[in-house]
Amino acid sequence: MGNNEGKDKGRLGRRTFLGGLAWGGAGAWAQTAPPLAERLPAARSRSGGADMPYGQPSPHEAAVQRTVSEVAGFPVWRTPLQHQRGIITASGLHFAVHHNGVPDLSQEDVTLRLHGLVERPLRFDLEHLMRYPMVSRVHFLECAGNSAANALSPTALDETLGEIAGEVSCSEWTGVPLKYLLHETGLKPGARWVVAEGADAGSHSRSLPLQALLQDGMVALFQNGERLRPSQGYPMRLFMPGWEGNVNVKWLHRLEVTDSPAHTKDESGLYTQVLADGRIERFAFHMEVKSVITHPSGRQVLSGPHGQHEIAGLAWSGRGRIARVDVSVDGGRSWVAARLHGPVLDRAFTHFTLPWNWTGRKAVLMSRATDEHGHTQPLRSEWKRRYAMHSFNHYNAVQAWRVRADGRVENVYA
Ligand SMILES: Nc1nc2c(c(=O)[nH]1)N[C@H]1C(S)=C(S)[C@@H](COP(=O)(O)O)O[C@H]1N2
Ligand SMILES: [Mo]
Repeated sequence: MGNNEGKDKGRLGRRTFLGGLAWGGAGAWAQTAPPLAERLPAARSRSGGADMPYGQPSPHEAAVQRTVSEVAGFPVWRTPLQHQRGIITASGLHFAVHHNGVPDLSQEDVTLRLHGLVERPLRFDLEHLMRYPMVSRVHFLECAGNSAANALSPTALDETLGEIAGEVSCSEWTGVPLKYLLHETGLKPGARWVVAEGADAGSHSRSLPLQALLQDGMVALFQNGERLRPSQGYPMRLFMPGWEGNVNVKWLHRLEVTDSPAHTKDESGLYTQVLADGRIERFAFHMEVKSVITHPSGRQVLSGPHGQHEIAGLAWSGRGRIARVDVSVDGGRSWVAARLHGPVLDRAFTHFTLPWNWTGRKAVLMSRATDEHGHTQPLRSEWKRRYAMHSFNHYNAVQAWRVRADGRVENVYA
């Protein structure tokens, strides 16, 4: 991308904010791209590049890995969002939270039982489910506890974006709308809630309001065009777009229609919100509007000494589409609208960018997303005021990165 001159003239209006240089101006790029030699070296090819029946990432990208840590006794695998460009998370990099391990299940091992306040209790096996009409939707999935360390730690931890906020990913999910199955069993009067249960050792289970499930619920069978990965719930999971990760029951094997919520261990313990005045928010299903700058982000080092960079990031909301993302490079004193790249999908990652001329001085980068319903991210101080000291679920405050004069990027509270 050596010489882009003239292509992005529309952004000249932002020149003051961005520090003087027009994006794509030859001067901006001269610092990064070395001049081309007169004679091009012969293309290097090495024989023996092994290919495999199921392709793998380049061995030269081996550093792109999920990171794992133990949270409250169970492992949490986080997506390295700082390596993601575009809105789809590679399936092998999808974050994962298992409270009781990943059960080794074949598709014959699992059937979906639908019972309770229904006219005809039914058992669906995979062979039958595969014959139903399916829909495909691109949606993010985020753990309620994502970014918990930023909510709880008194000082900002010097970690990568993935380590800080990698309990969110975005995939294309394909499966059978739950309404087809519920209409087939028929619903009895008084049916209001559904308790969804997984086939893992701890029988993970959550109660969900029936109306919402009829509208949006899906029995997901495919992820990014292939069958679900074991860690995403193979052979099937419940998927509720925009709702906290925990209700998206993996290894789904039972749906019980009831008149009231069951208050299972999985919805009354870790997954409640404690407000500042001590009251508890039950059933905070929706994930809130949120965004992160992926480039530059925690522990990256800007190639310098200064010059043109592209600030890039991801924004999402559990309530709808992203309407705008504002970016600040001066710690929140001034903001400018970033460019949203299509497709801007409902309850999905949206990719945003903004050209930035780094002067080589200290800077604090922040992004603040607003969704189509007008919900905007709070600052950390605002979020902390709303919730109790020890509250950490649904943390969606603005993420700030300090760029030091030497180009090192670190997590800060601003
Ligand atoms: N059966 C079962 N479903 C589960 C869980 C689990 O431990 N068991 N973890 C939940 C939690 S806390 C989250 S955040 C999401 C994570 O989905 P993923 O692992 O596909 O990213 O799955 C949810 N569904
Ligand atoms: Mo979670």
